[in-house]
Amino acid sequence: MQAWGTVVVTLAALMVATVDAKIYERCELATKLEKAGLNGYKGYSVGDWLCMAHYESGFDTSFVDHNPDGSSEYGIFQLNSAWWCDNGVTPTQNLCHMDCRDLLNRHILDDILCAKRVVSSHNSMTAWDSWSRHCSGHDLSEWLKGCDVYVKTDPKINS
Ligand SMILES: [Ca+2]
Repeated sequence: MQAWGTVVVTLAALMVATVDAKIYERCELATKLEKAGLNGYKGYSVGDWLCMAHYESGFDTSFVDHNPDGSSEYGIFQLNSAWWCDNGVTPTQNLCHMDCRDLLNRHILDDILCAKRVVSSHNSMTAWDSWSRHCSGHDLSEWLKGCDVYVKTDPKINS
């Protein structure tokens, strides 16, 4: 009986630790990004964000990557623990004033606000290597295909 109790408690703990993460579906993420005001923010489209997030995390909010310099990157936008958040390990500027763990859950509004800071401080999306490599200068309309997202650059909208 006690062993069974331990199993139940362990399972419950595992669920609490994992249940809050999410792998976003492309169009669902597109809608969230648009609602958070990223379409056109600093001149970038939702397509830029989808492309970047795909190559950074595969839309998986629980994704963590570790860098050779000892810092780590968190969440759907892979924000770095030396600059943007505090993971309790890396010496950090913590410019977004947040715990890195908050970048791993399904609630991405705080992630988006932090990502806006990243873009503002660099005045571009070049902070993300994968954006420079895979997205910059590419036709990104494919990323929004089939999604119900208003595309600002579509000339038909104003005609
Ligand atoms: Ca979050």
